Amino acid sequence: MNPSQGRLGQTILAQSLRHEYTRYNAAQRALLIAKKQYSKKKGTTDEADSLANGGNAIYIDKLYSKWSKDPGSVDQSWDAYFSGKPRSISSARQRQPKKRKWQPTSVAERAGSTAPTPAPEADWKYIDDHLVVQAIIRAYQTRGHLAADLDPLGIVGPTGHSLATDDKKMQAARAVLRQHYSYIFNDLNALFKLPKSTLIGGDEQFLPLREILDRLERVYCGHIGVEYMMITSIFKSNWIRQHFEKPGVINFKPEEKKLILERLTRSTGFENFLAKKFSSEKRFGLEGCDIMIPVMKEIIDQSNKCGVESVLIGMAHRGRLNVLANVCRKPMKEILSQFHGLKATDSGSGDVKYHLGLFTERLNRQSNKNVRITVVANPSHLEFVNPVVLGKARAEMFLRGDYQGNKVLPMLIHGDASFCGQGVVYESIHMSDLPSYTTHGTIHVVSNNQVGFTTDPRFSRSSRYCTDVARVVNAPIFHVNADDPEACVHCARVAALWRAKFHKDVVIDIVGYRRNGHNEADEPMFTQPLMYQRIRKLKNCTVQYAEKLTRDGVIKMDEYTEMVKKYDTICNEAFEESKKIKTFKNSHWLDSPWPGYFQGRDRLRVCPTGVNMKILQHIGEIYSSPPPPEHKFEVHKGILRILGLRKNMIKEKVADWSLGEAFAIGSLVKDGIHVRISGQDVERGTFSHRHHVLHHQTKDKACYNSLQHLYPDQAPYDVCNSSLSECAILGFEMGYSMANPNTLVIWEAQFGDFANTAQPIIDTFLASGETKWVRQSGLCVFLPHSMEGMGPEHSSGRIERFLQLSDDDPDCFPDMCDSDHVARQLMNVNWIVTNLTTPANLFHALRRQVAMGFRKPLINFSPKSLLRHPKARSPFRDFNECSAFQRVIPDTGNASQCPEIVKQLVFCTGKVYYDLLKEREDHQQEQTCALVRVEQICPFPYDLVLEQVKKYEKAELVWFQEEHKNQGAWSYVQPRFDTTLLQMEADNRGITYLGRAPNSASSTGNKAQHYTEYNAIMTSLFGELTEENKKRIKEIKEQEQKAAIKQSEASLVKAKQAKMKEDPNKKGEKKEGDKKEGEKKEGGPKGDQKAGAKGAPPAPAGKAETPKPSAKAAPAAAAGPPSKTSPSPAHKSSAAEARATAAAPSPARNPGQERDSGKKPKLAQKEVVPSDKSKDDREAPKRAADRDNKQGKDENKSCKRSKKSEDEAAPDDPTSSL
Ligand SMILES: Cc1ncc(C[n+]2csc(CCOP(=O)(O)OP(=O)(O)O)c2C)c(N)n1
Repeated sequence: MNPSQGRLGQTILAQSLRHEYTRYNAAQRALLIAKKQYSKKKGTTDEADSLANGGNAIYIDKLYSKWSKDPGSVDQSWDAYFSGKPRSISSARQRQPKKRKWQPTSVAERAGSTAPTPAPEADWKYIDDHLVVQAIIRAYQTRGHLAADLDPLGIVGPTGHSLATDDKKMQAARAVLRQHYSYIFNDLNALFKLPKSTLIGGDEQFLPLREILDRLERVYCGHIGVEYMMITSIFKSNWIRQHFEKPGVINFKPEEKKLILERLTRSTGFENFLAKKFSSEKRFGLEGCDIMIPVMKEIIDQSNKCGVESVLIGMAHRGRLNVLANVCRKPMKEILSQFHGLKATDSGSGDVKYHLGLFTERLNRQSNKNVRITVVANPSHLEFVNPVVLGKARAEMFLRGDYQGNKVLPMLIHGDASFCGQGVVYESIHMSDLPSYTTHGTIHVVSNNQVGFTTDPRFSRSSRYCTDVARVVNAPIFHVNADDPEACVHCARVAALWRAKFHKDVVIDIVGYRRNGHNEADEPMFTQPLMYQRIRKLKNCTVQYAEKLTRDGVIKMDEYTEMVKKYDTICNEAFEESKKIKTFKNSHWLDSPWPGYFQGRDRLRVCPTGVNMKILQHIGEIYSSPPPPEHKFEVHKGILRILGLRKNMIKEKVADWSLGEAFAIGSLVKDGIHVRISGQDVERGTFSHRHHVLHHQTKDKACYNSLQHLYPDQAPYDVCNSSLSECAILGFEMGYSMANPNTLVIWEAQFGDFANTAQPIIDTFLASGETKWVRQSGLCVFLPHSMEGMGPEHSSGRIERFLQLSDDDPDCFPDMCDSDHVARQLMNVNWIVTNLTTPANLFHALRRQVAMGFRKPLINFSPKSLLRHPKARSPFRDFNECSAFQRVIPDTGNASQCPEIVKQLVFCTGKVYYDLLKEREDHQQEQTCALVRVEQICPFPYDLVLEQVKKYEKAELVWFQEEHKNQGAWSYVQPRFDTTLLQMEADNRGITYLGRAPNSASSTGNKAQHYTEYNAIMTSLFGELTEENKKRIKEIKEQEQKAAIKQSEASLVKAKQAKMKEDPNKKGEKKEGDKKEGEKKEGGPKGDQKAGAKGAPPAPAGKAETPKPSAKAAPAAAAGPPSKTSPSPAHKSSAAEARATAAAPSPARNPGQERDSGKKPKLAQKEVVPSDKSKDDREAPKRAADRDNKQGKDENKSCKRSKKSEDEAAPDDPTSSL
């Protein structure tokens, strides 16, 4: 230990001693004051009189009168006291411990003049006794729940049943609770002053020890186990004590008891009725946890009384039908009709009855106020509905302007096994206090039947309670025995009040059992024989409670029998009514109706997405400006540079990715559309391109978002940096998007692959939500995707998975006679999948989300290097009123001028287009190779692809992708190309795949390998570079480098001059750091160049000129097995070999062979147009295409587009809009 550590140790010791001493003094003083007060009152000076003040005076008076009649009838200590014998209250004091005089400790002595004043003479034992009582009280408060009687089956609990797995633990818990008890006390009648940290005394300040222990036992070890001592706020802890410790706090009035019984009767009666009528049907009954219905109703009643107008419920299968019937009051005949096997008359595949959603608004009789109840439809995946409910609740709060959560309440019902087993629970609970995600408190109710399917808790969790996950947010947790209805309803009441008061999460863990198997057809004795022997002997909770109330004289047994009968009649009548229901609509079970949205709307009409130039200028101006001077906002220098670059773009009327996105957001909020973007680091953007939220450089929490200050009456724009969760956050945004159709919600993944961890939300809500529950959502998902050598997980958004989940038919060519076929395609598909290449297309895609007459999720594979790619820019005219979304962007360069000499028509999607563009230029094949971008992959733009195929009638058709063959869009587009080609009867062409060979990883993690693969696939398309081309490229590069150096020198000089102008005193001073910083700046001219160069790998050097591989070369080499790694050109004798390896065909569909055979797929296998179509009909697509072409030309004319450069040019065919 070094000397400084020693000194530190001494200081800490001195401090802690001082602390102890102060506490000791405080205790002494408190006792002294009490003593004086009582002495004054009684006119005596007996020190023990201090006990008899306040409420205890009555108690002592009673004792005194008892003693005066018979001195032996009171405890020895009181006898001694009343007879005036010298005896203290504690029996320990009888032994007359030596009274010690206060001696300052040596530390205090050393402290010299700062030594504390010695305390008055005191009885140490007396103080110790009090401190120990205080410790016992605290032990009950902290650990009492461990010994609580929670289990109706007595398996786990203080009774220590033989089935107990941890009864030893329980005994240990009890010993821990009273660890000080046997050590000190042998007089249970000794009076103690209660500390402020407990309210068990009510109005009494003093209680005999026996009473203290009894009350603690009743409060903490009865049928309720309260876990709350982890809460750090004393105020909140005291609030909990007020609601559990205070004597009489759980007393219910007779009419309240009757109401509980009535509700219980309904709960049990409903399950009994279903069991009788549909004995073989799965219904996931609630039996064993019947009290859940009264609990939920109490929460709603109380919350409604506190001002809640809308309750959103998320729950899984167990008891769901009961909740619909008895909590939401969905007409029972409709619920029962679900058992009759009706077919839905509207669209959608539907879902099982215990997953369906519901929305209802009704009068709450307890509060006499209206309340809306929503049960959100949920998938089988347990607990994944949680974040969806939270997101929907948050959106409702936003829409109501309820920023404290006073009017909207989310309530989540969990199963015990899933609550502790599913990670999404943790992720969701962790959002509870995040500013952009909080729901201002969620009430969680666990229907804890102590088994998950067939698994005991001892095998399904390591934590003591299934609710331990909620401790991370310090939520109070009320464990309660399900067979004590009053205890359960009390917990519900307190939970509702807690949420209303503190707006924090709270958990009720109803410990019950499951009377049947997992479902009604399951045999539980296979796996839980002893448990079920017990269950079978156990009387139903409702009956038990009815008997109790009868015993207590609250009701008569006849009344209860009448109650049961009455409900049975209701069920029977509903059953008869249900038989009359012959039709059923999925839409009757909609959890998120959008009243008014669909009425009078032409769903197939897509409003224009382009906007007026003035709007763009206005948004651009503000977006590129720092906060106004009045904000006195210190902006980072790098940001100022970025703003400067944005300004330049506005001047030049050109937009990069960030600006395109800002135009979309800005113009939407202008139109009153609330926009919310959420995800990890979205404020800045993972790739530092967005910077929507600027941070004051010297002031904490001072931020500025220019897009929130565009128009005085604009809609709010929220940018929400999220927790590091994908699943819960995506689920949350899914829920948010469900609340209102006029909101644009975007979730951005950090990198596309990370959507993997949100897969259940993608599968069960995004991809199939509309089909199952006829519920729409316009949620946009941004998945950064593209191969830039950044490693497997950072390269791919797994396009293939999303496309595989798309439900458009690959064999169905759209009916081109239908003028709405484009909108219809969008309406009929489950989601839209895009891989965009221009900021303008991003702008239109986002705006189209709101312009459509329906809502559809948009999965957009967003770029990384393109964010700063100098060519990935759009001129302002591509955003104006005449512009629209382009599903396909055709080639507009040299190849398009003379299509008949084009040899290769290359279809691609996403960023690889810019790689191809560069390589085509390097290889000087602009005349012979046409590049067509498929921007909207799903629904597949058949019509536009067909147009291109027709246009380049002699060209070989190639699908080129940078992704591996088993990934990317290939397996999705291949059959759709086949279907398209079947439209051209005389055309025998097939489509060839060019790209990387199949692989299990989405990319290599090795940069060198990445470029090798890159070169190989590019060579497979363009052939090797000629010597002449190499020379030319080298020269161009040198020129570019020179120009870049010149430019950076010029800008340095300019900066220096500007600085000198700013501060002439510093003339000649040169800051080295400034220079370096300037060079490093993101997004600067150099940054741009660098970013551009990043996407463009080095040209392969030193290769012999090789003729472009012949079409026949590929299949020959492809005959070998597909290579797992892409070929290294060093090992390849020719480009053809490289191409063949990279393009190794899959055995199922061999594109090489298809092309080699020169045959297109057999028409007979394909469903092209309905077979009864006449020749006229078959020609219709051509007519439609001609018409569209003409219309496009007209539009072109009317817009008077100026001539564009090749890369920036809009397509010559605006029929590609939409
Ligand atoms: C994510 C997920 N995993 C597994 C299942 C299969 N499964 C359905 S119910 C169930 C048991 C759930 O137990 P618990 O949460 O205690 O609810 P209980 O059925 O007992 O009410 C299981 C494992 C599922 N539906 N979802």
